[in-house]
Amino acid sequence: QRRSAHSVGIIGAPFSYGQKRRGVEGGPQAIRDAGLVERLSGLGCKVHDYGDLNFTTVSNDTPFNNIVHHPRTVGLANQSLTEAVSRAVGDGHLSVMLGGDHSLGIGSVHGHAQQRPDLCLIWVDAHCDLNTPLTSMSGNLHGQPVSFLIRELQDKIPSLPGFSWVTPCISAKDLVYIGVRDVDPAEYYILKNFGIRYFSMKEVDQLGIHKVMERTFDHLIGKQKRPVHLSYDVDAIDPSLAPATGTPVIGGLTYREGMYIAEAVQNTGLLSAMDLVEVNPKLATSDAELNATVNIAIDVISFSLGQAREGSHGKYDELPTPS
Ligand code: 4U7
Ligand code: MN
Ligand code: MN
Ligand code: MN
Repeated sequence: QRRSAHSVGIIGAPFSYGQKRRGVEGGPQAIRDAGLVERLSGLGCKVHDYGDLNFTTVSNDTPFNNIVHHPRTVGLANQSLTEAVSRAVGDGHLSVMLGGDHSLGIGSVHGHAQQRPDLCLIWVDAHCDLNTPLTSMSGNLHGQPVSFLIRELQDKIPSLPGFSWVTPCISAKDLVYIGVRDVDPAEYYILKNFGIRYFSMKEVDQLGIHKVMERTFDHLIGKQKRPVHLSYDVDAIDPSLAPATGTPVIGGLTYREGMYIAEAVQNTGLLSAMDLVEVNPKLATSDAELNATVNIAIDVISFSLGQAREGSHGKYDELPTPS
């Protein structure tokens, strides 16, 4: 059943230094231009747009260990995102962060946790984003955000320039992955050795998305209710549907599975903050590809905030009678 309308705080995070393909910083503008605020208002949400954050590119930002790119720039951006998300949630809003690349997950979850230390995390993604700075083969920080957030991993995380402010804020048991299908060896080691719950595309096939969500909520909120953070990478959706993204992986979620996840999260009544990341308008090879990707991003957010395929249960008391 649909809850009373949300008060939503939108935070644009035009940032791309967590990976090497420029263009993903255009995500927030593309998503706004396609009418996000109007869609949410139409659902009855009260929308407060905080606008886009102004990120600084740190000069002489030499790679850590000759591998991890732009550590100071990524660290600083996430520090300011932390403040923004913390303020939005503190103001009483459900925080909606528009990326930008997924390195922004660090600041978004961290800022949310400052207000809601008991939060749990649902990470919808083709990838686990669980590499540590010492296991990453690409050097891209958008493949590492979750490693900074998990308490049990902290003795494996080196001190990275720009990251001294980060403190881990979730336990391995507070996290569930959905949609993964491209997992690096070190990430698989972490999943297994730290007992992290994940539903890869194989489990989505075996169980169906309904059971996947049931088990997700059993695991995270079965014993007691707590705030939910939904971090949604658009590359979780199959690239035939959402092609304008930097690290597409074939064999992803269908449109219906992708929206079912969002509806199910909304139906818990516990969603407190979400991210929609990795929309890269510059990687679309046509207007059709761009529009498809951006419209899916808006649909994910709208379904997370109360749109429902069964209808939105707006006020309608009596059918008109012919006179
Ligand atoms: B995204 C990768 F090696 N694992 O570490 C890495 F396959 O935020 C991909 O989920 C990371 O899009 C993908 O670079 C990051 C790679
Ligand atoms: Mn990701
Ligand atoms: Mn991904
Ligand atoms: Mn990606």
